[in-house]
Amino acid sequence: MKVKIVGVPSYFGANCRGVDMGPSAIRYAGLIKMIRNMGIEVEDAGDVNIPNVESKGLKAEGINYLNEIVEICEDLSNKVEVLINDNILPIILGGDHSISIGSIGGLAKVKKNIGIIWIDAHGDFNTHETTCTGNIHGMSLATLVGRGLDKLVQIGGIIPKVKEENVVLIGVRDLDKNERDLLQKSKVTVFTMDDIDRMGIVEVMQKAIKISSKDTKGVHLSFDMDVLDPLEAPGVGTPVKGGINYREAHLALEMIAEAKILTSIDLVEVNPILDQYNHTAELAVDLITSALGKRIL
Ligand code: DIR
Ligand code: MN
Ligand code: MN
Ligand code: MN
Repeated sequence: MKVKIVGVPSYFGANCRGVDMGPSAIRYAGLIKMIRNMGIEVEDAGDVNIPNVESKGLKAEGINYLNEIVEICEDLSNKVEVLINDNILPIILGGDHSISIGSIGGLAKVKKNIGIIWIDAHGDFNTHETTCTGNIHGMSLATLVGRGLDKLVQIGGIIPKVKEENVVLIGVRDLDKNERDLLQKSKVTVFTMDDIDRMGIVEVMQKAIKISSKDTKGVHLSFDMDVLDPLEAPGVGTPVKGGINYREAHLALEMIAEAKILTSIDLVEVNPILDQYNHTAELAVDLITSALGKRIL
């Protein structure tokens, strides 16, 4: 296995500063060294270029920073396409969750038939018609299954990037009303916090791995750090109480590593401004190593 790190220091999809410092914080927490210590070949491919439009508060078609995000995600999808073609496992560091449209866009160009495990406190299943905020990080999963604005859905050229039957959402506890209706009518499999409490994380992950990898050529892990309980991971863009704990998160990612289905990973929404001593970024590094197969013995 060969790994490359790509940073995407964008806050446009959250329309709020802070998560743009995520890649820097995660690198500072020692990501490269920790992966190298596992005996895995790893290289830092640097950051995707982010347009500097800070003071303009740009909107297009009622959506915050639509054109900027399209530009960033097209660029990212081209970079990820090259890495996947070279048999490299990309780890994309956000940034807000809109960047997954680009990373999975790149993956879909090469693999055609993929699955997604989306671990998040939120559904990210809004469209331009259901959104209350106009923020694209709340629309990224809907976009990937082909729902919403043409301009977003068309990124990377493959529409949809993934079949809903192969998408699993885990850890959800905060949905907007119309987003919830849309999600319930879709074929996406949702394991809420309630499901995790009742079934346990092991059974949830066994099912998630099965569903996401069924008849696919690989699975993308999209990990939003806000899935963790804010008591353990305070440094995230939009904290929601009642999340999974450190051990559940580790176990979930260890099970994904064991299943040997991963083609690519993104880890998003780390906000160092709200963090305590870079603790959340350090947690992110830990969790990435678990997803890459780190074990105690
Ligand atoms: C809210 C918040 N549902 C929205 N979403 C996210 O803006 O659509 N926060 N993803 O992290
Ligand atoms: Mn998210
Ligand atoms: Mn979230
Ligand atoms: Mn562990």
